[in-house]
Amino acid sequence: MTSTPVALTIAGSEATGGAGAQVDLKTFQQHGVFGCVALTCIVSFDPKNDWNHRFVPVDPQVIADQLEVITTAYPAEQLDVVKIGMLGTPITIQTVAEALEARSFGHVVLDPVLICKGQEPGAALDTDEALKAKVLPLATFVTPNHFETMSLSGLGAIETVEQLTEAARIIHERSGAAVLAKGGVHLPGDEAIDVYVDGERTEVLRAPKLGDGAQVAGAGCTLAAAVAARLALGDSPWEAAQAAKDFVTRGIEHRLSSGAPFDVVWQGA
Ligand code: PXL
Repeated sequence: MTSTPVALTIAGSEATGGAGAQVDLKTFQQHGVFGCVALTCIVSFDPKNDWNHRFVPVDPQVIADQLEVITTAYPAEQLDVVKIGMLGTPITIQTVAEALEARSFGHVVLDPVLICKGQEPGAALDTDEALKAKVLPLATFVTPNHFETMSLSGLGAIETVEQLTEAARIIHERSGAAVLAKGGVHLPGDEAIDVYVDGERTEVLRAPKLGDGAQVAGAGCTLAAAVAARLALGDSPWEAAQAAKDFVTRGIEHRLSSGAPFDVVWQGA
């Protein structure tokens, strides 16, 4: 018998293993956290069409079935941390929101994946609005990237640490969640800057920009999954944010190249 912590990810599959549920499970495992998955969609990039997303949603009843069996197998005392990744459609968002309301989790880590290439713009807009209305209020920890930070805060441009901090504060005030807003490579200078805001502290996290301009996929999924894993291990949200930033920085340093036009994070580093 073991008292290994358990964490759940509600996420999509990205077949090549660079993003989504595959990244979440690898990250959980690397932290010594037992992972389970409720799969929301299947993404297959299309190498014949500029590596755009081919996106297939999982039937809402099948998502509900997965969440039913997971929460029955692991009661609240055992499974207290859920990470939410790509949901992809309004009906999926509705299904997941209902499950989160039916059974409370101590920590709900939301990676607010807003746009998915290959989806109809109209459908994506519905999805963004549903995510903001139904899932964001249930989150205890949110990890928006640069674009998502603009969208969730309503700020039109984020080009400085001060603007990133202001946006993170707005998102914190709207959601009540701890916010780790990621500047990534989008702020000028040679550092990848993230801002952490909760009710008590505002902190700036810095790491050197890595990758020589190469695109690295999966960093957002890895970061949010590492936050979830550290919370499952008993860290405070601020401790989890710092440890997750270190974990993803190491994973980017040891990134993997492939025939795809982007590198991916190596969680095993
Ligand atoms: O990185 C965002 C993301 C999350 N989840 C899945 C994805 C992607 C990006 O491709 O495919 C399943």
